[in-house]
Amino acid sequence: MGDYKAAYEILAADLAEQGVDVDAVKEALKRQHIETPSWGYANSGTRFKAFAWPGAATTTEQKLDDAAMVHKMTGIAPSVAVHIPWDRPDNDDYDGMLQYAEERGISIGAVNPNVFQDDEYKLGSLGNPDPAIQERALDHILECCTIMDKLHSDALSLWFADGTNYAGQDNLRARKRRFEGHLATVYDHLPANSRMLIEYKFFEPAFYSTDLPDWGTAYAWSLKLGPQAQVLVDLGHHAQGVNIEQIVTFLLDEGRLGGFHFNNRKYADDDLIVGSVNPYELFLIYNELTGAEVGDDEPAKSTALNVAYMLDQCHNIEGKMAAIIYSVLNCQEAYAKALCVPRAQLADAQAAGEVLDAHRILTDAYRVDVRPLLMQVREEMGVPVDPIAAYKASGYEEKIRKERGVADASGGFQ
Ligand code: PSV
Ligand code: MN
Repeated sequence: MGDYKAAYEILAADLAEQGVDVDAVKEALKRQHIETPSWGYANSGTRFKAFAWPGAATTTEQKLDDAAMVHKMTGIAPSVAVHIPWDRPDNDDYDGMLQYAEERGISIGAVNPNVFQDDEYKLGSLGNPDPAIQERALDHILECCTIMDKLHSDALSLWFADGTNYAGQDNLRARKRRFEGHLATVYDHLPANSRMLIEYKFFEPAFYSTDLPDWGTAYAWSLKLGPQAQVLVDLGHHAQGVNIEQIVTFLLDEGRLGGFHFNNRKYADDDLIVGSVNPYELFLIYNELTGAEVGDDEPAKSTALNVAYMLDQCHNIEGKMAAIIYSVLNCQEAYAKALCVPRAQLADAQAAGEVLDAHRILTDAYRVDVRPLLMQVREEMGVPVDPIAAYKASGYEEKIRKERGVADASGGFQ
């Protein structure tokens, strides 16, 4: 890592000269919050094979231990999203689960119901043609609303595998109405001061139609439901070439951007490490968020300040812990670059119609090597300046390998 202090001083002076408030940048970076997913700590795989990773978590306690370690290394990952029933505690002891997390300095974030894994859901959950199965899915989601209360969670994160594989298989309009009716019931059961995050995905596991395929559907439903319903953007859930940052900025401006599932993909919903394939796209997304955050436009500003940033990734061939730490750091780096955009200069170039000047101002910020700044921020936060190296030196990995051994990977995320 070398001596980052000298590099930091040069960078800070350079940024200040461009009108960037370096103290404000550092404060924003210290407030950053990336939620990690409990399922990211467990073994996972593709439809072809799940390779077991020695030390991978199998119990919720182990996942919470791992999440706490990621937070200890980074300082910006203080919450963990849970998936029910994967994380259902023995005897439904949610108080014990909450206490376990709190003792380790982390909190429980979004609660994710699972209405896609049981045999009954072959033809869907809330969209299933059988009313009894719709009811079963609804009951589970309503139970998750009560679990949110117990875990002090303020977000119900909804993703549905519902859809059809063949034209004519089901009545698409009827499926839409089933969803709308049931989501309204869920909305009525949301705990006070919480929100429902509606995640869309254009295909998979259904290959002909998906009941909640795009942000337009999620947005339309959030409007019908009410202000506690917002859209969740998973970076892997769009067709190739879609301009995600434009979706982000539209939803921000309408006050309906609720959260992210960060990951990266090359082809479909690959769930690779965020920023590993296209860090520029990640920067452009953060640029829209940061622009709203530091600006004065409402509701974009308060919406941006309330976005739930979550990872949703699968580490199939690499160790999980260092990969999750690296993912958090990639989000930190993208945010730092976005905070370095000289917004007044950019606005002037845009207003003057100076196409290339505006583009260069933005891309110059992307090219800033913010690593010395991040090291300085980490030092000020009292976390390791190089979190990956610190993790490797910590002995944590050897410890979990020894204690946990090699878990059966055949159970997928569980
Ligand atoms: C499946 O595509 C998925 O990755 C969705 O993105 C959900 O958010 C996640 O699983 C957890 O249910
Ligand atoms: Mn997701």
